Amino acid sequence: MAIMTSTAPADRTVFRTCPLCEATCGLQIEIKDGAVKRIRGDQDDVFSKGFICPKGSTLKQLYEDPDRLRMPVVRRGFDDDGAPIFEEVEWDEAFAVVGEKFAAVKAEHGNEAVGVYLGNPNAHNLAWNTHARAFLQAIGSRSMFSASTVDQMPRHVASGYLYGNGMRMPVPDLDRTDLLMLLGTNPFVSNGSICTAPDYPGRIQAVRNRGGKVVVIDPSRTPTAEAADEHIAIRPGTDAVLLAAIVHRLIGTDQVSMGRVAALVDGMNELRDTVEPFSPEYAELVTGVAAGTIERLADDIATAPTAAVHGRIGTTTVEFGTLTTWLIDVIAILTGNLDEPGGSMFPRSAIERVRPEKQGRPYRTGRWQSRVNAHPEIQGELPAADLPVEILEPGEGQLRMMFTVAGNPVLSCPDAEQMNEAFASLDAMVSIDIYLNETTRHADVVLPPASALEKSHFDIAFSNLSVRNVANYSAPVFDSEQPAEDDIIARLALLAMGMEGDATLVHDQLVNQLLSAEVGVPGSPVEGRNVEDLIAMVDGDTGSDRMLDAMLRTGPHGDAFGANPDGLSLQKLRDNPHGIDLGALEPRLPDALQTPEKRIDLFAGPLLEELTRLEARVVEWAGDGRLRLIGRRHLRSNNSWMHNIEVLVKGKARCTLQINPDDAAELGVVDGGKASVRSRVGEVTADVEVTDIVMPGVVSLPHGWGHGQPGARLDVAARHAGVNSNVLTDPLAIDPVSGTSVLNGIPVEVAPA
Ligand SMILES: Nc1nc2c(c(=O)[nH]1)N[C@H]1C(S)=C(S)[C@@H](COP(=O)(O)OP(=O)(O)OC[C@H]3O[C@@H](n4cnc5c(=O)[nH]c(N)nc54)[C@H](O)[C@@H]3O)O[C@H]1N2
Ligand SMILES: Nc1nc2c(c(=O)[nH]1)N[C@H]1C(S)=C(S)[C@@H](COP(=O)(O)OP(=O)(O)OC[C@H]3O[C@@H](n4cnc5c(=O)[nH]c(N)nc54)[C@H](O)[C@@H]3O)O[C@H]1N2
Ligand code: SF4
Ligand SMILES: [Mo]
Repeated sequence: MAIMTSTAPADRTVFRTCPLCEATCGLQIEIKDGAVKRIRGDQDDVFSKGFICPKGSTLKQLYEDPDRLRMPVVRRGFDDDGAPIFEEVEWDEAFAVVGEKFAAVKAEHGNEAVGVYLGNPNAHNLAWNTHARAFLQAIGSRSMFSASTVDQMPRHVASGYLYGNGMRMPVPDLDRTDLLMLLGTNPFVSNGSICTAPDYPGRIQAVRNRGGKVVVIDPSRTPTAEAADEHIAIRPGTDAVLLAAIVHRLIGTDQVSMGRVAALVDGMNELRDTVEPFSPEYAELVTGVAAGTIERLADDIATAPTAAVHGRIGTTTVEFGTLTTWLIDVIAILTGNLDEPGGSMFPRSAIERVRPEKQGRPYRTGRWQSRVNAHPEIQGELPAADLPVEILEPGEGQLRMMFTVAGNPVLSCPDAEQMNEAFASLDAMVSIDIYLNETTRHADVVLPPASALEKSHFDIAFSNLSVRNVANYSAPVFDSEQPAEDDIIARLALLAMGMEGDATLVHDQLVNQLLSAEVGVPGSPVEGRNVEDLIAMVDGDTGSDRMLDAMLRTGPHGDAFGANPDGLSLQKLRDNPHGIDLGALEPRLPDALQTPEKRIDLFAGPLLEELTRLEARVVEWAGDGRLRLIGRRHLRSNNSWMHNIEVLVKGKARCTLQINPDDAAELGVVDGGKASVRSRVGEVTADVEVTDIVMPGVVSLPHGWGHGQPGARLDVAARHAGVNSNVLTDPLAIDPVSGTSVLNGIPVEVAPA
């Protein structure tokens, strides 16, 4: 296994990209006597220009955290209280135990008894992005689950139907738009999502400074809403109705002006007919937003020189998440804002494959189904909400072994209590994680990769979602005794295939596969070249670095292995530690379309039926008088996992139930007191914060808390435990089109406790 040796001086300054969230800020790291002295924003970073948030500087604390695992651990039984007892072992021994467990489960129950859950940090991890395929193919399971189905899957599905590629996602052109309309996203806290934009707050301020307008639609008056020109409070879960009414208004007042994309779009007549019932007056009854306001929003979007509408968690983790996402794009299309500067545009990553004449195929989901709930496969995955029953429900195909990678579903996914029970019941479990958390404490073996400062970095995923095209590589800051994920994944892949050999076998094979494909593709920058020659030129010390080099050099800006000498390569990025700016986003249609005829069918897939289903559901929701639970994030937190860093969790407790003063008075709950919150599936007792930040009828509780469970090794987090909001979320409540959980707008009862 490759352990890097370097002769780096004990005192130095290095630059790297923060891997913690989607903003990809540049960090300037001062090393003194071989330790991190200080982390600041890199003023010279081509994209972030010095901006960081309070989490960025805590890569030091993360690296130094005594609770972070330095060696693999294997479970050796349970203590008298039922808490697991873990023993540190050498890497070879840990892999041997994994091999035994895996072989035993496969022999007894077959491949389909093995499942995988992938957590959010994988998206921020170079090694996972380059090597996931090797691992997943070797495991060969259809039981793939990930945080995508508690997050952004509706965005993939809407893109799949509209553009023929689930990974082709438009982002708001923040830096050039005249009107920015944000729904269900709070970038002043989250720093943005499906919109990679370091210093999002500054970019929002810049929209206003240049005379543009910012509108925030959110049941909560968030810091982003406070900083906007206008905040519109909306009833949770109803954005699809609001957006349909905007479309209704645009069509009804002849304000449709599609511009360049008009020639590509089918389905306008059906659209006109299906939005007919969604008048602004009707939408007012459902959403709580005045009809006049909805009409004005539509008129503003239509008349602004450019407009960008963007929705995130509050629009995707709802029952009509895919429909909502699709309507956002429909509005961009109708107003001539799709694929135009200042509107919603398609980034072009430096590692995108160059495929000029790509033939499209109809987008498909449901190639297989979840066993118990019969939910369709989406993008190769099953809903995370189905995981507990897939493990607990006996029968043919029952999951008996799980791999979890950089995830914490026991805190992050619906029906947390059942999730916890499910993981505890497995025959075998292997986790790749830097901590023993609420989930990995159930594992037989935990394999801890090197920490963020000990591995190289390039944001493969987020360069596809970025408001500017940028390329930035970070070398490891420190050597590590621990392998990075690429080596761990490669070892696991070999184990799963029952093969001998070391990790380089897998690394080499991946590079070989990539380049062999490239030389055979018409229009590729290396079309027709000799593969062996190219492989001999590939640069990089690690498996994932070598993959990155091969991808960069065959990408749209690549050096094509010498054919384009000024182009990108790993070495070129090493030489530019503050990143390389590849410019503002450029129009990409119709080339970027991968639909069969390179057209945009407004009604591909089940979207028409969804609009009809929405009408029926709205009647059921109306007037049930129940409170609706929504979530929220905090700047000093990151889902469930930065809570072991003292500087981030100290101070006022963050895990409070926010409730509007009117509701609090009616229910008799008081600020600083405790309330019980009950849903169909569970109950928690939370600290109450009475505040008019949340609109009447809505309560808010952050996710990712509920620490202090036996066997977890998170000392600091245990002292700031909080309660787990996902005890309340319902595994049966999903957006049926994308399999994504409803995490916002959950009907609950609140009472003094
Ligand atoms: N109610 C409610 N629930 C939600 C949400 C919500 O808004 N409301 N949001 C959802 C969203 S958007 C998401 S993305 C999910 C997140 O859900 P998950 O991805 O399941 O959970 P995380 O909290 O991100 O846990 C990440 C784990 O990765 C580990 N880790 C960190 N860095 C590394 C690394 O470099 N390598 C490895 N191998 N492990 C690492 C951490 O120790 C941690 O245990 O939660 C979802 N859950
Ligand atoms: N500090 C911090 N940053 C993070 C994370 C974190 O945990 N902490 N997590 C990261 C991850 S994995 C992700 S996916 C992103 C998410 O990034 P964002 O989507 O910006 O995340 P949130 O802050 O949860 O914002 C969701 C907003 O939706 C609102 N909302 C709830 N229900 C509805 C609704 O029905 N309609 C509308 N219009 N609004 C609604 C909520 O009040 C909330 O303000 O953040 C990333 N960045
Ligand atoms: S905003 Fe995100 S990328 Fe930037 S420093 Fe904070 S956590 Fe890191
Ligand atoms: Mo997420």
